[in-house]
Formats: sequence, C-alpha cells, structure tokens
Amino acid sequence: MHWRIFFATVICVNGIHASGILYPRPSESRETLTLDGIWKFAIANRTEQNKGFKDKWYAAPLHHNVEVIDMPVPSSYNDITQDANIRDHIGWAWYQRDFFLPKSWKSQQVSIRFGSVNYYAVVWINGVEVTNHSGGYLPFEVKITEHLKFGHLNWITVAVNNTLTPWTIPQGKIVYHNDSQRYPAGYYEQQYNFDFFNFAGIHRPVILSATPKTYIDDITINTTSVTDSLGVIFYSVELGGSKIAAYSVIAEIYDAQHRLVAQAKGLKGEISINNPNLWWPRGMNESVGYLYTLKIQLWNDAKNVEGDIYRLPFGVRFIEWNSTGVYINGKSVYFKGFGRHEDAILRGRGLDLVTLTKDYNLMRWIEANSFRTSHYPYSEELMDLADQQGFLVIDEVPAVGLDNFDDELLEAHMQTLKELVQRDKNRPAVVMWSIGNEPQSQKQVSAHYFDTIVKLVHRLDSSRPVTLVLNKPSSQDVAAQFLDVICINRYFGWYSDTGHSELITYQMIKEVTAWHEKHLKPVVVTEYGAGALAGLHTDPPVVWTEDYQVVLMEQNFKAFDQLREMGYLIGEMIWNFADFATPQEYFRPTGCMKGVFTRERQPKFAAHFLRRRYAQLT
Ligand code: GCB
Repeated sequence: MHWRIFFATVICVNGIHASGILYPRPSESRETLTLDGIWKFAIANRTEQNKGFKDKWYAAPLHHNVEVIDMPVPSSYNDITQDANIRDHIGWAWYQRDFFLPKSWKSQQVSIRFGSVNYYAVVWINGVEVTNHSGGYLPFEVKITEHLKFGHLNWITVAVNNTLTPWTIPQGKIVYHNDSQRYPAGYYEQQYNFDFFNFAGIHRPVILSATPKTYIDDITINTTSVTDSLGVIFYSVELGGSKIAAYSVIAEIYDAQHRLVAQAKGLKGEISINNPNLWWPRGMNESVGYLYTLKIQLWNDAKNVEGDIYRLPFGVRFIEWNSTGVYINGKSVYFKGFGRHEDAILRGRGLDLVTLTKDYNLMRWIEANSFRTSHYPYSEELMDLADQQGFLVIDEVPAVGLDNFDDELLEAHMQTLKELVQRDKNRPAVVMWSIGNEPQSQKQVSAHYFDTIVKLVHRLDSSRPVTLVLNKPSSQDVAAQFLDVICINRYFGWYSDTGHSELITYQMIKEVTAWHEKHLKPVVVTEYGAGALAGLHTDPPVVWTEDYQVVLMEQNFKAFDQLREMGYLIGEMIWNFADFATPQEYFRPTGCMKGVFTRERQPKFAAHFLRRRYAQLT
C-alpha cells in the first residue's frame, strides 16, 4: 500500500482562491448563519480507508452507514473522547449535520465558508460534492445556491484527512514498518518534522452567508503615505456576479466614532484622510490600534437602488525597512514578544474564544508588543484582536521544517502564501510575512526555491518585508540573502551545551553578529528558551527547573541588550508563550514545556521575570 491511497479520491484544486475570501460580515445586504455546533462524526477504519467514498457516506445520514458519535465544531477531534484510536487517527474522518435555510435567502446567492479544516477537506451538500481544499490553516469558500433546498432539510457532509506527505505544507510521511519481529503486517505510522501535535478536524467556524447576486467579492486597502496631517490610502474593489456593469461603487471612510471622514467613487482610487489617527502598535504611541471602517456600497444607477454593502476595518499605518530596522509611521520597531501556538486544552487547535481572549490579556499583562504565528496562520478571530489591540504580527505559513525542495512542494507552498496574503493583506497588525520555519536552508537547491518564494510574496504585497525563520549556521545557509529581515532560532544552553548557562551570552552575541555581518540586514531572535516543569526547583539550577529557565533568559537578555546597542537586533521572541501539546516523546513530558505560562495559562516564575524586562523595553 502507498500513502497516496489515503487521499486518492481528492483532486487538489490549485488556484481555488483567485477570488476574494472576505470574512462573512452581516450588513444591510448580507446575512450569515453559523453551522457551528454538534455534528455527527466517525473515523474511517485503519484498514478500509476508502470505504466512506465507496459506500457513499455523503449520500445518506451518516449513522445509516457507520456508528457515529457527537463532535463539536469547531474543535480538533483528537482530545474529545477517551479513545486513543481517535486521538492518534491517521486518514479520513467524517462529519455530518443538517440545517434549514430562511426563505428570504431564496433570491440571494448563498456561500459556505470554512475558517480552516486540517488538512484536506471534501464537502458535499445534499449528496453533491461542492468543493475540496488542501492546506490546514486557511479559509475556503464556495457558492452553493444551486444545491440548496428551501422548505426542506439540507445535509452537509465533510470528509477530513490529516495525512501529511512530502508534498504537503507542512511535510510529513507515512512510514510502513516491515520488521515482522516488531510490527504486525501492514503497520504504518505518520511521521513529521515538527514538534507540535498534528491536531485534526474542522478547526474554525463554518458559516453560511447570503449576499445579493451581484456582490463585493474582494477589497484591498493600503496606506500609501502618512504625515501628521495627512494619510493617503489606496483602495480597490473586485465585484462578482453577472450584472456587474449595472453597478457603481461608493467608498466611504468612517472613524471610530462612526463619523464620515472621507469618500470616493469607483472601483479603485486614492482617498486622503485629514489629521488621521494613525494605527500604532502597543507602547509606541498613546493611541494604540486605531481602526477606521471602509464602507463599500454598490449602487444600481438605472434603478436607483442600493446593492451589496461590506464594511472593512483598517488602520492607517505605513511600513518601511532597511538594513538596520523596520519602521512604522517613521518610528523604528523593537519586537518584544512570543512564538506561540493555537493550542487549547481539549479543543486542540479548534477556535476557542476563551483561551484566545485570555492569551491577549496575558500578553498585555506581560507588556509584550508582538508575536509570530508560529508555525501556521492563526484564526481570523484571533487576528482581529491583534488589529484592535495593537499587536505586531509576523504572519507565518505552515512551511515548517521543509527538507526537500521540488517543484510540487514549491507549488503547494506558493498556493499557501497566496491564500495567506489574500486573507490577511488588509490587516494593520501584520507587519511581516514569514515564509517558513527552520528549513534545511544549507541545501543548495533551497536557494532557487526561496528566491522564487520571496519574489512571489513581494509581487503579492510590496508593502511589507519578508522573512524566513532560520536555524542553520550562517556560514552554511543559502536562503538569508533573499530576505528583508533575518529571523533566527537559537537554543544555547539547551539543545547545545546543555546546562552551560555561562556560554549563552557569548554565543548569542557571536551568532547574531555573524548573521548581520554576512548580510547587513536586521535580525530578530524568534526563538530561544528552556523547558521548565512548573513547580520544579533546584539551586544551583539544572535543566527542566523553573530556575534554569530564568537563568537562561537572564543570560540571553545580557546578549540582547548589547546586540541592540550595536544597532541591528530588532527583536526578541521567547519560545514559547505557553506549554503546548506534542506527539509522545520520551524527552517531552506530555508536551513542549518551554512556555512561560503553563498550558492552563498560569504563570511560571519566568513570566514574572519576563514581565519585568518587557516593561522596561521600549
Ligand atoms: C524549534 C522549533 C519549535 C520547537 C522548538 C523546541 O526550533 O521551531 O517549533 O517547538 O524548537 O522546543 O524544540
């Protein structure tokens, strides 16, 4: 058997998101209906992975074909039951539920949008396949009007497959064990090159939305210049539907008090805002995270009636970068923050508004100003709060630990980046695109690969710098030459010279200096840290204690202070914000314990120590 068997029935549709993926927001012309809630659920048997397709599980109520259990959406399915087979499942899982539609939607165009499904998804409405998507952390949407029934029950079925291959982003492989002394015939496992648990399922909201038949498909907004007295933005609008020619476009800008401050007409153009309230990140100005609203309205001139309306929050802020730093509205930025995960107890990677809100409270308490979406795009609900609360975000795609660089992988990687930029291009909080984490960037073939990727991202969005998070020695790496900002992960005193905290300051200074001298680019240390079991103490400190975690931080801080003075270290992000789930390993006691908070979001001693530092860093 070959790994491809697992998703033989999926045809990967590239370019599915050439059109817009605006978040479904109700307006005078738009309505939404959530399909979140309890769905019926079953996993496919390990030895009969394609049975659901063969027996058409999507064509009838799921319980007619297979024993079902209840499954909350959104959530990962892994930690919901007592069953280790469900936790560790590899391959197809099936979800199904029913719904009714309001009559008023009959004359509208109806779409369904998934915030994210990890990794492959196939979707059927009333037994008809309507779309499929690959890539676990980004939204996809499809129009389903013609497949819906009004006045009758509708059925939606989703088949989800979490198998990772050498050509998925991130990569993984199915390994068959042929040693019959140790493994029964046909035994296989999923392996992957990253340490976070590969949670699976319908992870983010499922939303039905109704829009007029001629509709606003996409909006792009960019700040082109700012001074204290004038902010200039450029907007453009894409329309969809058959009667586009009948409509004109009105663009209006409202301030946070809902006062109209500027307007324009047409599909695209420049709008000037007098005395703008700029969008500032935390700690750089008294005004933090100021958002305007761009209201786009269609108008049917012949009939003199209004058409579709969409309101998009946006910030007026301008990014520049050079060999010494990144600048927002002309001021240089120092990132003080975290590498993180979307990882909630029981929900796994599923959207959890409680954990999400608590995490922002903790990040504000500790006086951080930034985070990286390590190692995949985070939910739109989470990103909204970054915009509102003025956090700087390094927005990363799930290209973690790449270790071969062929054209098929390049294609999938580029598709992920297109979808990420499409989703997050209008967010003021996003100040840098990260094209991946810790690739084998010492391999010569990766040079052409990353050159191609960086050029693509610059083409998609020239307004933000591009980075890649590196962990190979600067003398061997071939990717940094293409980047605007260099990000590095270094675990001195942990993965190397374990326990030798006396070497950390020396090694970190040498390391960052070497990168800067080779490339003359600003550097962010995006990961450093030590595992610590909450409550474990020794003196003198040894690894795994809270005490050693703090000593390691202290030694790194000494290096950061000196490097910052040298003028090219532009940020420090500790690994990790909170402890998180990993696959089972004898060196990871239930997870990665490098959090400054526990997985329950309680502070380790490190959190208090970090808070003192972040409070004094400006
Ligand atoms: C890394 C990875 C991160 C891991 C971390 C660790 O370099 O980027 O995903 O969790 O090390 O703790 O091993």
